[in-house]
Amino acid sequence: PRVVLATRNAGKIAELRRILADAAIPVEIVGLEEFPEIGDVAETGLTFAENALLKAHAVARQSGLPAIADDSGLCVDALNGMPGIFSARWSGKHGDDQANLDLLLAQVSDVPEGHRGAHFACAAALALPSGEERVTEGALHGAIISAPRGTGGFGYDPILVPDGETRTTAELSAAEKDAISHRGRAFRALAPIIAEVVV
Ligand code: ITT
Repeated sequence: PRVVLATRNAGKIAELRRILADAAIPVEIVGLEEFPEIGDVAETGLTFAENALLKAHAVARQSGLPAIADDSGLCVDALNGMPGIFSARWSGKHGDDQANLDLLLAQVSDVPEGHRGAHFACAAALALPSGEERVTEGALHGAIISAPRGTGGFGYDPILVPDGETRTTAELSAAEKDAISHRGRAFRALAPIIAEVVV
């Protein structure tokens, strides 16, 4: 059976293809490029889970196939959990990872060591054309550093050091990031559900 990966974020696509391949579920993952008629979905939810479900349902309805979506972001303690669900558009320019990271660094510049806790969060949603739905979630806790390091990953990876690590998530190998990441955790939990529900 075929399942549509309902995201246009290149960083996510690379990670999700790896994570789902490792999970070895018996489905074929197809990209949104096979459905050029499907437009962007307004992310009007108030939580990662709501937004992931909005995206998965829209693509399942329009493609007629089961769809999986990822809604994710960086939640910074000193900013009361922001940027959170607004992570992709924090600077006002949707998907401009550099502008978003630069603004966030400026906002935490006077937050002292020891008060820089933050976590990445991910909601993984599966929706069927029938309307059936499932969601799983994952998190990766750490601290924000003041000068970006590393070239791996995407988004805010160069400024988050996971608890128990000295490297940022942009300095980890792909396999190391997948093993502990919010996305790895959420989609490894969703994988057996995909295998069970999609037949
Ligand atoms: P789709 O809706 O098409 O999936 P998007 O980029 O709009 O793409 P989100 O609204 O879920 O997706 O935004 C996620 C943002 O959170 C992303 O742009 C990154 O800035 C950040 N983010 C999510 N996961 C991350 C990770 O693993 N490492 C670094 N930053 C991450």
